[in-house]
Order: sequence, then C-alpha cells, then structure tokens
Amino acid sequence: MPEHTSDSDERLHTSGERQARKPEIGVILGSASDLDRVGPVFSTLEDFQAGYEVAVISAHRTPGLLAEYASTAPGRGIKVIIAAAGLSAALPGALAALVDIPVVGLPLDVGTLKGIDALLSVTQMPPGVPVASVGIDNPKNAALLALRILGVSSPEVLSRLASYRESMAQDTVDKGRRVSEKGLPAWSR
Ligand code: RP5
Repeated sequence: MPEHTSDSDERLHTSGERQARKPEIGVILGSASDLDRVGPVFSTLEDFQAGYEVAVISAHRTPGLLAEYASTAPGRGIKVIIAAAGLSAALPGALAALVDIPVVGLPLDVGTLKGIDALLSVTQMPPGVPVASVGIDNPKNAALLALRILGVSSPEVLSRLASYRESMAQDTVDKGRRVSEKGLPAWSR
C-alpha cells in the first residue's frame, strides 16, 4: 500500500514490472529540461503501481507532435494527462483544446517570474476549455490528482488513495507528538 513519503523519496521498479501495467495516465513535459522538477510525479505513480507513459512535447516548438499525441492518446487508453511546463506554459491549455479527457496542468518555476507566468498561463483558460491545475512546482499533487480522477472509475485506485491518506494522517500525528515531547504545553484530548 502506498505510504505518505517526502518528495525526494524515489523508488524504482523493474522495467518489466512497469511495462506490464497498461498506461492510463499520460505525462507530457514541455521540455527535457523539466525532467528533474517533475521527478515526484513518477515516484508517486510508481508508489501506486499506476500505468503511465511519458513524452516530451512542446506546444510552441513541436505543435504538430502535440496534435498527434492528442489525437491518439484516448485510443491508447489514456484517461487523464498531466502536462508540465514552465514560462509561458501553453502546453496544458493547447492540449485541453485538442482532447476531451481531463488535463492536469503542472506549472513550473523555471524563469525570472518564478512560475507565476506558468501558473497564470495554465489557470486563466477561456470558458469552454478547462484545465485543472496544481500549485507551482507541486508534482506530487499533480500525480495524486490524476490518480483521484482515475479513482472515480477504479475501486482499486480509490482504495490505495484511502490508504495513502490514512498514512499521511498518521505521519502528521506522529510528528505532532514529537513537537509536544519538546516540553511545550501540549493540547490534551
Ligand atoms: C517551457 O519552456 C518548458 O516547459 C520549459 O519549462 C521551458 C524552457 O524550455 P527549454 O528552453 O529548457 O527547452 O516550454
């Protein structure tokens, strides 16, 4: 069962194990330079043993490739797409213009505006073309939101999400206990 862990905690699974899973989540990066920032997307999806596929596609530099991805993804069984991009992050919105499945935007802090540029690009979409967004540089939430979307139609994913949430609550209680052990006047229930 997945446990709540820190973002830096990477667990690797064998490629055979991973290949056996049918990809239902697409992860698109606007540039290969985004890879390190997006790492916790992959470790979180691995924790949940989710099937996913990864592509580097730029809405600005390779628009044709984006159109090809969008037109083929649902047919491959992709049910939700995480689109990560920095700067004037057109990728999530341009993708949402081409598909009917949910798009989770992950705005990245890569420039002088510290990700505010990407956040506004992702969230300020015109009516009719919705893009969900997580916070700037919050890859773990992007993965968890995509899993929650899958969980609507998968009792297995939903049950793993419930275990994760319980583990996170326990972790928070344990850490709180350590604070009260420092001699502070603790709240007694
Ligand atoms: C965005 O431009 C990408 O998502 C990346 O965050 C940023 C810079 O890309 P590179 O110039 O490093 O390829 O589209």
